[in-house]
Amino acid sequence: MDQELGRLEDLPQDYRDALRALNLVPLWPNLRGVLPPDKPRPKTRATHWPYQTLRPLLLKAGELTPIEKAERRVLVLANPGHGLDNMQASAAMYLGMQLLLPGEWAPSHRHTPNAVRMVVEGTGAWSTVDGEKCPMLRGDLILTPTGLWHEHGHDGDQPVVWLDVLDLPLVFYMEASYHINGGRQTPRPQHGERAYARGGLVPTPVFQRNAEGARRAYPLLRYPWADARAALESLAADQPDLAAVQLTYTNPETGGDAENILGFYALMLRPGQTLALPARSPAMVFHLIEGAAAVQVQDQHFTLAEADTCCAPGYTPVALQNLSSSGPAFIFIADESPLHRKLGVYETRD
Ligand code: GTQ
Repeated sequence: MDQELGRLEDLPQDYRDALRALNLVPLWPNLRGVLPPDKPRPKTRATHWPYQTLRPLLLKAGELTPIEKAERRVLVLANPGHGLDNMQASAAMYLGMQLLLPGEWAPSHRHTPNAVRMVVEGTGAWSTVDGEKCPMLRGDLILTPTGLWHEHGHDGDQPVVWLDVLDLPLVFYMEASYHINGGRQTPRPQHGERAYARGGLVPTPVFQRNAEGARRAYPLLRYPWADARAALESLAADQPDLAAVQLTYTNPETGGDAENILGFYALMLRPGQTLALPARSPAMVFHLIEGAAAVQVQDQHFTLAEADTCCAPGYTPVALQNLSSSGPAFIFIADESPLHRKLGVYETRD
């Protein structure tokens, strides 16, 4: 048991005033707050954002706010535990649902936070990232890593919606968040998804890596859902006893995580499968791509329909269940593992 420590009120007021006047603070009244016993006390609360309730409000934003007045027309999925105005899903993760209407253009900019898009509905939209024009189809994952130019356009005739996942809360906390606006990009002919179309086979230039003579830090920017889905089905068929049919979105040149701070995964739950995830230090986000699933976190129980999103704090076990006994369920997961590993604070608890 921890010793009970002295309180601020135990100190004479004139002493407290003298400390404050010199920008000094006694540690012991706050020591247990910043170093709680056994495990952290996350502000992140298990939270569910059902798509069917959010969608009409997002479409309404399309009527209320022209794209020129929004630049990015996004409803932020904010965790009440962090205070809605802080626009955080967890300590390091930001989530937003972005709407682009036919003919609209979200102008080119670049910024220090890393982003990814998980496409939720609609066809005909594209993101140009670092000069590579990436079509946006349901379930595709498109990276916009730190510092790369990106803009979004829409040549189709129905609304397009995608989920943005950024490490904005962390980069903002670090006082390292800013953006730069730019002009329309000229798309280049190369596409990472063509050059790196088969796992395990990477382009091997004899003379130089590309026109600029340098290797791109992020050679693969679009991960088509058709490929990720096929890879999950193939893995499930190859290893019928595998408990977790999960893939990590990686950088094909390094084999490491696709981005530096957040991790991205595709998970397939077999028909009727229940998967108990151990308590791990990073917070997690679950977005249902296909099927129906139940998520249990602490005392919360969410039923995810297609395009629903939820989050879970770190240090908490999570149970996932495929609610269909006949078909698979496919879940996109984002988490804070790369960050925790790099900082040396990653852990799993039984
Ligand atoms: O599409 O570039 O949800 O810059 C937040 C900030 C999306 C974007 C967000 C952004 C973007």
